[in-house]
Amino acid sequence: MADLTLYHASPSRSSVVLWMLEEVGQPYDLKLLSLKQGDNLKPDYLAINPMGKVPALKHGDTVITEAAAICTYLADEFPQAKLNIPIGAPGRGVYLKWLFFGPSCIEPAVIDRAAPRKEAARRGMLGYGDFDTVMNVAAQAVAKGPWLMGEQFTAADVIIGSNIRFGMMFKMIPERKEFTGYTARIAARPAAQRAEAKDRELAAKTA
Ligand SMILES: N[C@@H](CCC(=O)N[C@@H](CS)C(=O)NCC(=O)O)C(=O)O
Repeated sequence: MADLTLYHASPSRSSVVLWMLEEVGQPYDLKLLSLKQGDNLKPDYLAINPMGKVPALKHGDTVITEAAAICTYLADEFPQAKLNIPIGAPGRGVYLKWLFFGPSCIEPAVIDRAAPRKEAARRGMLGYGDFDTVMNVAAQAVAKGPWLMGEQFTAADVIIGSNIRFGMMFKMIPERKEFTGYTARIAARPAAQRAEAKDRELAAKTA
């Protein structure tokens, strides 16, 4: 039994952590859940994540939820994988900014556009401001490349890269050249390829 266990539904937001685990390169176990069958709302899983959501990651006796928190944790916990910018390094602040920008700006901007509110909220009330600004900021950040932090691929690319990849796949994020270039670089990563192949196999099992 590995020290790390991912509670995973295939494919879903836990696919982000599946990719991260492949990047980290440590052994891990998978506990597969079917969202269709409501496994995530059964008492034994609610004891792991009372939100009834995947992903959840167990590391020893610690349970971590929220995809971006899990990726931040894994990057710091296994620094030999060089997926973090450590505390004290000059880029740490910007690195953390991107880790938070995914769940607090890109995701809600995309979801609000796909399922608009009955009454539009004022820009000032929305943490992400507006969809176009979020897209412009993200596009500018990935334009130069190869990665958000320059030459070093980090956990922030797993988060923002997943947002952009899934967003484009579901036609919720525009196919701008900055994004297609970035996602092509991601698609060439062996860890991303391994995670995708695993997910395809798992999705067929749990369908
Ligand atoms: N804020 C959470 C969101 C997780 C989330 O919404 N997961 C979805 C799968 S994509 C889920 O578990 N849905 C099942 C449900 O809500 O019933 C994160 O970023 O990890």
